[in-house]
Amino acid sequence: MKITLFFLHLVLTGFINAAVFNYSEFLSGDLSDLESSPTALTADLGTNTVSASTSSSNPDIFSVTILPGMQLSQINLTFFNNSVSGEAFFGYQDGSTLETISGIEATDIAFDLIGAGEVGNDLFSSFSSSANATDGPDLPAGTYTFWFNETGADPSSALFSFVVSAASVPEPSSILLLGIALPFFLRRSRA
Ligand SMILES: [Ca+2]
Ligand SMILES: [Ca+2]
Repeated sequence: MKITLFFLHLVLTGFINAAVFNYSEFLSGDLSDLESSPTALTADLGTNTVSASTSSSNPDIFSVTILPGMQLSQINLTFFNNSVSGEAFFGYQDGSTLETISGIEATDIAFDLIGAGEVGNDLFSSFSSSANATDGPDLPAGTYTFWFNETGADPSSALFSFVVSAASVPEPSSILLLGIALPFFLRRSRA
C-alpha cells in the first residue's frame, strides 16, 4: 500500500512539475464552460496534451499560452470518439478569452469538425481561416483560446497534442552576414 501511494505521489508530482502540460479532465476536472474565463494552460517545448469530453451542455474552453522564443507547430488529434454523430466542433481565436458563444459566427473563428477519420492528422491542415485567428501552423508566442464542443447530447471525447518547438528565427550570424554583404551588392549593382 505504501509503495502504491509513493508511486501515485511520484506520478502526480511528475505531472504537476512537468514543464509541458498534460491536462486530463479525468484527473483535473472539467475544462471551463465559460468563454470569458477559459481554463488557462501554459505550454513548453515538446508535446503538451489535453484530454477532454464534451457534450451540448458541456463546452470545453481553454487557453494555451506560447512563451517567447517558442511556436505552436502542430495540433495533432491523437484520439477521438463519438459513437453517434461521429464528429465535434473544435476551433480557436487569438487572445485569452473567446468571443461570446451565443453571438459567434463561422467566420469569427478558425475551426474544424473533427472526427475519427482525422486521428493522426495535424489539425492546422483542416482549420478554416478567420480574421480573429492567426493562421497556422507555427503560431507565434501569444495566447490562443480553444473551444471544443459537441453540438448534440451525445458526448465526444478527444486527446489533443499541442507540439511546441523553438521559434524559427534567422540565426544572428546570418543577419550579421547579410548586414556585411548587402552594402557590397548594392554598390556593385549601382556600378
Ligand atoms: Ca468537458
Ligand atoms: Ca466544460
